[in-house]
Amino acid sequence: MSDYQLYCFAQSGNCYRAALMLNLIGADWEPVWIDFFDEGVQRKAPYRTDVNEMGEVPVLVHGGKKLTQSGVILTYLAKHSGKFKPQGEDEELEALRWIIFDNQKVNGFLGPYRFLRIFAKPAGDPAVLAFLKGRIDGNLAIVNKRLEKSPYLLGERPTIADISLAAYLYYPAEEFGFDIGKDYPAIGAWLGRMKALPGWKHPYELMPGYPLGTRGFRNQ
Ligand SMILES: N[C@@H](CCC(=O)N[C@@H](CS)C(=O)NCC(=O)O)C(=O)O
Repeated sequence: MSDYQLYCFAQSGNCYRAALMLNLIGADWEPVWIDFFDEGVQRKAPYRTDVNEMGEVPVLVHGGKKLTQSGVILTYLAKHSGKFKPQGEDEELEALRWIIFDNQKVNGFLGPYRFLRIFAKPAGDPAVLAFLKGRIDGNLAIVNKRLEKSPYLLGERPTIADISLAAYLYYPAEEFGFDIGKDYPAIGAWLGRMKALPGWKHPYELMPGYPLGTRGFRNQ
């Protein structure tokens, strides 16, 4: 058995943060596929009792430890590997600040927006989508401005804050209905830098469940 098991599915940007980190640090890990769309395993009682009371993925298992919330998982993996680790209290707090901003304001809006556009049946109400898109644009502009000042969120080197915030943005532009890298050039350049890191892989190549309804992976 691998050192780490990650409960995940290909379409989840929250899971991809953890999967990408595991790959970037060269961890020995394996995915445990969650049939999120068809069965909604995560909403059922056994999952909530045995895996995660919050009814969410990602869940990282490491020996006797079970961790949830991608920000917690990233923090744990950085601490244990020494990689992408914020250095000192100021950087730790700064990384946490961006991780929370991402969870609430970037991925927090982009996730439901993408879900309502391409997965929900029926698709989301246009007024709701328009509201979400307005918030997304405002928040991506904040990230773009930050990245005009330095190559990575905390400065000259990538940390878990970058992995958290970048992950969701690698899903295909057609799933969002707009091209984030083109609309926000400093974000586009940063996504290119992150993508060049050894171990980077696209979410559909790294986690099972692609195409939808299968437990497959996209071929590289
Ligand atoms: N803040 C959490 C969010 C996790 C989350 O919302 N995961 C989604 C999948 S992308 C989920 O499991 N949702 C449960 C549901 O909709 O039933 C994190 O960063 O891990």
